[in-house]
Amino acid sequence: MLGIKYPVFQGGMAWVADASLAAAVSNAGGLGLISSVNAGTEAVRNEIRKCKELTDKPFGVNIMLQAPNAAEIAQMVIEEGVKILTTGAGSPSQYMAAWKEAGIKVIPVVASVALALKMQAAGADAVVAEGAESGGHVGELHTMPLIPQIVDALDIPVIAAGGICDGRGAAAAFMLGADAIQVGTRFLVAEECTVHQEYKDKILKATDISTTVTGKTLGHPVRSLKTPFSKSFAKMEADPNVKPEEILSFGTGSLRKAVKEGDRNGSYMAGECAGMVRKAEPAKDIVEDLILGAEKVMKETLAARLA
Ligand code: TUI
Repeated sequence: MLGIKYPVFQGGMAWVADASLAAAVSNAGGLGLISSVNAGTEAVRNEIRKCKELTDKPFGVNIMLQAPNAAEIAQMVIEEGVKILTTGAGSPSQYMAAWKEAGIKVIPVVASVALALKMQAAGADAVVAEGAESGGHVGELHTMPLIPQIVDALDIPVIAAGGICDGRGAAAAFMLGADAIQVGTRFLVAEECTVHQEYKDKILKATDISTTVTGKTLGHPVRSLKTPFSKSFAKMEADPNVKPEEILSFGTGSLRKAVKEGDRNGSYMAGECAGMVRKAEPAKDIVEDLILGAEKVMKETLAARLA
């Protein structure tokens, strides 16, 4: 459907997923994605144009629907001839007709069966089903029960996301019925990923219990690394004297600060598998390890368990 060699999507991480990372993943045979969350609509347009120069392989754009410029981005991607879109943090129903008209493959990220069904009815070509192990904005269900329930409910392809970081996770996702996988956290340390070195170091140092979810009281739960920032955020949420608007303004700009400046007061969004990310390497090695690792573990497990 997408013209890619391997069923591996790179997560469209806000502020992180630029032309450099997306082109490297696409050149490796996966699907690179550029995030719409950047320094404005024209900055994203530039990344799309750069990506076209860096790769002749298919790539896409992820549209963060809660961003104030979402409608502008929705139009801009049509102008730039983008062929594949994923969307996150909301329902893209209002844009679907225009995108389909432009011949775009539309792949909403969903976190529940209800939204997945709604997206299929609205004409989605596939969905990314994202479990709460993911970094960034998360839903409630986790990957293990989410994927099979969405696979059973839908007729269109399902891409599994959330907690997938190596060949074992990829194999597990395929066993749950997923047609492809999406990986974010592991690509944070890819050589072609342009995040601040401090962000990469924090991922490389993370353990199994390094992430936490804040923002539930605001209706916008976000998974990130435990840092002084996440602790202050949680404290504000627990304090009945702090207004939601104050917490929101405390969080504003915090992801950009982490990604661009490695600021200690930044928000280091990351998935639960950060503790499994142990080395920086080219995006190509990550894509190949996911696929070859899945193949190896599936073969070996079958042989061992059925012996
Ligand atoms: O969108 C994401 N992950 C994100 S977006 C993001 S940007 C950000 N920047 C600053 C602060 C906070 C966030 C960081 N990470 N993933 C896709 C995703 N979408 N996961 C879950 C959902 C989702 C959840 C509820 C989609 C739809 C939904 O409800 C839709 C509705 O309105 O019915």
